[in-house]
Amino acid sequence: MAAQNGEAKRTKVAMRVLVTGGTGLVGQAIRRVVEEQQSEDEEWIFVSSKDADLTDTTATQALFDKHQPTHVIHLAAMVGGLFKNLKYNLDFLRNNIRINDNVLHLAYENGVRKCVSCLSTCIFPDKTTYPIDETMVHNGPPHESNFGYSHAKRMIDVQNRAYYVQHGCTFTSVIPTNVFGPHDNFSLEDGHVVPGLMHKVYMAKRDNKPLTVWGTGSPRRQFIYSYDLARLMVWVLKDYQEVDPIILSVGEEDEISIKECAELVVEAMDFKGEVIYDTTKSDGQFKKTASNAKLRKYQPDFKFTPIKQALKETCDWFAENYDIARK
Ligand code: NAP
Ligand code: GFB
Repeated sequence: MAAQNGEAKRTKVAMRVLVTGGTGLVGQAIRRVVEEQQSEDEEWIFVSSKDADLTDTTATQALFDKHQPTHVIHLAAMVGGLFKNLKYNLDFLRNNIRINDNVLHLAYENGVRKCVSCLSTCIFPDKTTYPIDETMVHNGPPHESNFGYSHAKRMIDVQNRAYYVQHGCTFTSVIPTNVFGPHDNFSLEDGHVVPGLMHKVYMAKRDNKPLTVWGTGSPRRQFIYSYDLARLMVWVLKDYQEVDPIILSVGEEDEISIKECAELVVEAMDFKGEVIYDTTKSDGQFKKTASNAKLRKYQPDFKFTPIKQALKETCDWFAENYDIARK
């Protein structure tokens, strides 16, 4: 069961899971899955930077001392969409390298039995063949828009292999594609495209203004609902035994253009106004089409939430929680 606000009761359990970055988009979805599954003999602790600034080694050690986790799902990171990455590549690089080194090394020093970290499909080589798969992470430079974040994330895979060969640690990683869902960051400048469009449609309806989509709308993306990613990450924690990463994404056939994504958000929010495209804004990476064949080998029957239902649930959450949503 989930412990409240990160306060762990030191009860004897088979698995005490520390979820770093536990208050964000993915962390909140994992909390929902854990509460639905009601698994006995498990304790889940969801923490944020208020519990410990993970760029600080001493604070990170104190967090591990306090909770003594047996397992870690490591989500904490400096995260953002294309436009935040374009502005802060150095900060993304430094902050995430520091967070990742602290969490992984203290997980090792505190005897954590398994640690699952997060990469991203945006870290793959920009010049590549398609579909991209897990073997291609280090095959060339990433897209220049987010090279800082990408290199920090790629190092997690290198760190995981180093902890395995030197210490036999089962530290692994997942590679999610673009995620969206409740509790996302709806900031227009710093967030990702789906929450950004939802926020813009909300304001366009309120102010009777057109919706402005940034870029040409032609880049292509695969989107995974945070609830689906969370269900898969709990499975990875419990049953996936490889150190090598695994892509967690909808199939190549579910890839859509940004224009189609905007049209789906317009439909989900019943927006009737004008839609315009501001082509002075960057398109970023044209595509990063990833294969989920490895996932399908393990989980042939996994059912993703249909995107229209996932978008509707997210839009409804945003409208109901507008005052408290990150924006
Ligand atoms: P998010 O909503 O921005 O949440 C980030 C979490 O990390 C928050 O709980 C935040 O806590 C915590 N955090 C940030 N800096 C921290 C620090 N210095 N010390 C301690 N905690 C810190 O991010 P998300 O979308 O859930 O992403 C979760 C993971 O998935 C990340 O590793 C990200 O790289 C990966 N991922 C995300 C996407 C996507 O589309 N969203 C795609 C692929 C991979 P505070 O709120 O207190 O700062
Ligand atoms: O989700 P996003 O910001 O990041 O999507 P990426 C950017 C694409 O959506 C570009 C278009 O083609 C934008 O021109 N777009 C249209 C918008 N309207 C908007 C809007 O209102 N907001 C935003 N943000 N974009 C990120 C990486 O790449 O993918 C991160 O930079 C991260 O590191 C994330 O890994 C998953 O998908 O381009």
